[in-house]
Amino acid sequence: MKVTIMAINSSQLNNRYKKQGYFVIKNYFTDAEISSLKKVVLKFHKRWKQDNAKFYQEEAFNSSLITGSKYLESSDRLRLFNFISSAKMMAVIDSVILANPAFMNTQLFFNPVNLEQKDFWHRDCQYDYEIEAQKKVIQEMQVLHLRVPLFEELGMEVIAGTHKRWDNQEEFNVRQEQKGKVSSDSISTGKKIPLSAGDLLVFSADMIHRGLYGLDRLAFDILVFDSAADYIDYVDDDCLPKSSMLADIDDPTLFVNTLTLKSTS
Ligand SMILES: O=C(O)CCC(=O)C(=O)O
Repeated sequence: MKVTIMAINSSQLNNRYKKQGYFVIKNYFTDAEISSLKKVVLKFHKRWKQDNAKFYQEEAFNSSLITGSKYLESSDRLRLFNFISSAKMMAVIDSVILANPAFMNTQLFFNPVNLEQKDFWHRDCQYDYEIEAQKKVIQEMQVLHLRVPLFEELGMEVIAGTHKRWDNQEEFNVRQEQKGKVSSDSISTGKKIPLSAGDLLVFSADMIHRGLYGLDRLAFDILVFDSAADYIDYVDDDCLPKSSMLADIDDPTLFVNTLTLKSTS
């Protein structure tokens, strides 16, 4: 069945992503969609916090593998899989990754309990690569974050265009904590993107960005990648649907693409 998606213009989104490394679609999800997602995510979050009490109290600001089998039953996992690969979500994913997008993981971002922790600028690739390699990585295919805020939040701060360009001196000193700077310092090129429940923010994991702590933030992030890029080793088997679940996912292509890469890697 072909589903018509409200007023999104794929080529415009593609252009915005290519140029800036991010875009926002305000009020993309209905209250019913968010409230159904919230029920499942809050169940995960409660169980995760109980199980990770010390980590949560001392340093955590996110969890991952929300679709995994550790904290949620199959029926709830299926609701998440169907949300992630819904026609609405796929229309956006397909507008940025034109061929064979693949599911990587999910993350849940919340406020750290430890008030000493400050929101910090980074590129995701800096945790895996040295400086010279980061310069190359940002010219290649990048992981896409699709952020679905469940409550009103201060949102994200991003530096437009840095998914493709290297840091200027100010950005570099802050992100890498050089010349007396720390990664929570402000950067003059930063653009703050406040978000409300129902909005969708899409951004490149490798652009310079930071989550802004505050309000009651709880953001469900979906990570996807281009099948042509070399990211399959980052995928944990347990966050994927079992083959017996695929028939209950309306459009399982996003997961099938990952499972296919897994089976051939
Ligand atoms: O929201 C946050 O705390 C950070 C988000 C982030 O860095 C990311 O999604 O890669």
